[in-house]
Amino acid sequence: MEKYTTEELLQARIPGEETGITVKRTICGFCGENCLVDAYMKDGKIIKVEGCDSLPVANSGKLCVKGAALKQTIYHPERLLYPMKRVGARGEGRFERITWEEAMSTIAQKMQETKESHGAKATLVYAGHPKWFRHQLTELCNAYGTPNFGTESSSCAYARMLANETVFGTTGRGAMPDMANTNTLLIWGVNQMYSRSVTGSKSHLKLEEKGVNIIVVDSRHTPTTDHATLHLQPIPGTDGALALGMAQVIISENRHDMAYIEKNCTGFEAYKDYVSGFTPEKVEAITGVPADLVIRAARLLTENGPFGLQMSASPMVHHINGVQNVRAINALVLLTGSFGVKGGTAGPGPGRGGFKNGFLMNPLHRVDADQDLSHAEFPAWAQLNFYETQVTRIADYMEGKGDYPIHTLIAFGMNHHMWAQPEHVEEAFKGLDFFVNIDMYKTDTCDYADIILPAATALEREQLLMMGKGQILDLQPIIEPMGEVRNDMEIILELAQRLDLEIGDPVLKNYDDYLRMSLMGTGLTLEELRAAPDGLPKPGKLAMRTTEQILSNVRTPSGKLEFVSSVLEGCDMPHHDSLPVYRDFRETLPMDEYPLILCTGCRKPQLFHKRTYRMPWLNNLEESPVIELHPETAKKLGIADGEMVRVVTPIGALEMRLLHDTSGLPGVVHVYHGARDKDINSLLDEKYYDPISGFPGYKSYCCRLEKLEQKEA
Ligand SMILES: Nc1nc2c(c(=O)[nH]1)N[C@H]1C(S)=C(S)[C@@H](COP(=O)(O)OP(=O)(O)OC[C@H]3O[C@@H](n4cnc5c(=O)[nH]c(N)nc54)[C@H](O)[C@@H]3O)O[C@H]1N2
Ligand SMILES: Nc1nc2c(c(=O)[nH]1)N[C@H]1C(S)=C(S)[C@@H](COP(=O)(O)OP(=O)(O)OC[C@H]3O[C@@H](n4cnc5c(=O)[nH]c(N)nc54)[C@H](O)[C@@H]3O)O[C@H]1N2
Ligand code: SF4
Ligand SMILES: [Mo]
Repeated sequence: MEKYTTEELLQARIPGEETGITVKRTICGFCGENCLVDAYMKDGKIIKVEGCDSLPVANSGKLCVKGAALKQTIYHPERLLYPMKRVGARGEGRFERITWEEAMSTIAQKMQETKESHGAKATLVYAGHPKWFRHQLTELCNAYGTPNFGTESSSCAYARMLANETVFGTTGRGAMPDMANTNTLLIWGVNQMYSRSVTGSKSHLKLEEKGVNIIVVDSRHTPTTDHATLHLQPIPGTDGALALGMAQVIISENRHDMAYIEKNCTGFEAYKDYVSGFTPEKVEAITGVPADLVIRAARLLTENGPFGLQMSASPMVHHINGVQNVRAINALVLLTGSFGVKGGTAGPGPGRGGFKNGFLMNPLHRVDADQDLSHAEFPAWAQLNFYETQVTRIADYMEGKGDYPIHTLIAFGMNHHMWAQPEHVEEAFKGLDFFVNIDMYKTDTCDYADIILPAATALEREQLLMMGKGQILDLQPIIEPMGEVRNDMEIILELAQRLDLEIGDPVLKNYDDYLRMSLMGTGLTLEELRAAPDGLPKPGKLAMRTTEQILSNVRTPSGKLEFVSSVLEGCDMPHHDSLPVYRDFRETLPMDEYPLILCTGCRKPQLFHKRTYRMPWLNNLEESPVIELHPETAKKLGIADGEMVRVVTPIGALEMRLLHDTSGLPGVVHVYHGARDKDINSLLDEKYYDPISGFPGYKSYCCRLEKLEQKEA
């Protein structure tokens, strides 16, 4: 056999004694998918990564493009490596290094002072993207005494969960499609090919191969719609009308499951009366979906039912009528007898495994929750998403425009560009008494903080992973923590100690205590797992749930699946209709002056909110942000492919390149969010949000396009 030189082996990154290259297992912590990674290491540094295929994990040997860029993510020059304190003005970004001792004693002292001068609720605690420590952060808030704990979920997932609770009496996680058994899958506003490109696309293609009927309702053409039996393409934000129209067809063709409805549901007669007005022709006029396709979808949905509903965490609720739209879609599940049954939605089978006090495993009630800043404005949220405050109005709260002002902000991974009108948040930061932000990078949110703390990445801390097939894996850090980074949990635990507070049950003193607590109930110990590099099977089986158990334990106030929501009926607030009433967002907007619909932030495989703009390997793959517009509309406006134009909304204007793109419908402008210097959220109205959930209308606002004078070539 041909012998390779060491240099060649090194170049090809071949592990072995000769090259000194080893392979270590870790998690790509970039998004929530927790893909398992084989990291090729030399001299303590990562030299390349691959998806791990030696263990039964969902990513089975694959990584998405962001995971493939992990090396650049970890060794990025903007990594925050030391605690720092601000020495310039807020927003200027001038900081100097301090010790952890100085940082933590100052933070504890400021939190104590705030509590003494203004009461604990004048401190707002916030978590951005990271989720794994949210339970313990809530415990810290409870021990300290503030109900004002909010997260990025004020714009993601929780509005859908709220909608699910009102209809199914269960959370979003409890209403997943029964993928293994379904014959008909209704995918509404999800594009896993981009948003969960490693795991989601694989499971989708498997279903297609099995011959499952896949109906995709998506305002755009995507790889998911390419692999669908039927694609419906409504105008963004009109989905409620489409769902009501499908219901109208199902009922008028007697395709509904009356026996199931009578046994398990309430409010059917009122719902039936309401949907009767949504004829396919009317629905076509509202949504743009041809009447015959509305009928075809209703038939396909009921021909080989029950159906599994796959519903997105965010785009369906990124509208000012989002909760009611999702409720209208959920009602189809009831109508067809698809909830809690095999092959349907939330089908029978084993419960969900997880670690003790992990994210949303057993959501905590907050102390004095009825005194948090959002409960009066969002009563349904207060009742159903009791574990968090809705912080869509964070800027107002910091400026004292809520019931009382926020003086101190303690944030774990805050990205204020996620909200509409981030400039208002920046102004509000300036009035705070004290602000801490904890992040892996020195972000421009950090620039407004008084103290910034460096967070460890997933590769720099020990962690536990629940693999498929009930195996648990303990992963050790694969690199020495860079600089002086610490993991978020260590920071929470130290804060608790410095404030003389106890958190956890049993009380947690250090990170090992946290890991041990997480394993309680799994039948495994940390020592056993540390000694088993390939993980160990979790002893025992998960409890099985039958259809009867599911349907006799519905947690709505009536104990039944509700077409008419008793929770919303009890909320004395505008638009909190107990029926899934369709209201057209266009009626609230100045469409005469801004005739195009502005839809922002539909996912791209290589981009992730604001974070990826700093990674050249990802950001340089294609120009972003750009205005994507259907050529039909572009031609009407006289705008050529690649021309620079001004996008104008009632809030402001930005100049960007326009690309002709047939993904979306004519009349709809799409722009990706989070760009460093052209943030589309600056053009969205912070007061334009769903009155039930507080979720911003990111995906159905209005704009116009103005041609710019083109420079001579
Ligand atoms: N226009 C528009 N706006 C949107 C959306 C849209 O579609 N369109 N989508 C909305 C949705 S669905 C969401 S979820 C939000 C996302 O908004 P965010 O969750 O705020 O966004 P990210 O950039 O993912 O993460 C925020 C910060 O957390 C840091 N971080 C990541 N991991 C950790 C960690 O383990 N510890 C600590 N301390 N910090 C960490 C990151 O470096 C980053 O700076 O944006 C919302 N905003
Ligand atoms: N690469 C990448 N992956 C991500 C993220 C990321 O930023 N980048 N973010 C993560 C987060 S925070 C989230 S919440 C998830 C979101 O994951 P997905 O729910 O898959 O997110 P989107 O791509 O925003 O939207 C899915 C589809 O909904 C369609 N859509 C938009 N508005 C409407 C509408 O009004 N009606 C209908 N019927 N369809 C509509 C879009 O065209 C899009 O194809 O992705 C997660 N995964
Ligand atoms: S999907 Fe991509 S970004 Fe998310 S964990 Fe997997 S490799 Fe990382
Ligand atoms: Mo999200």
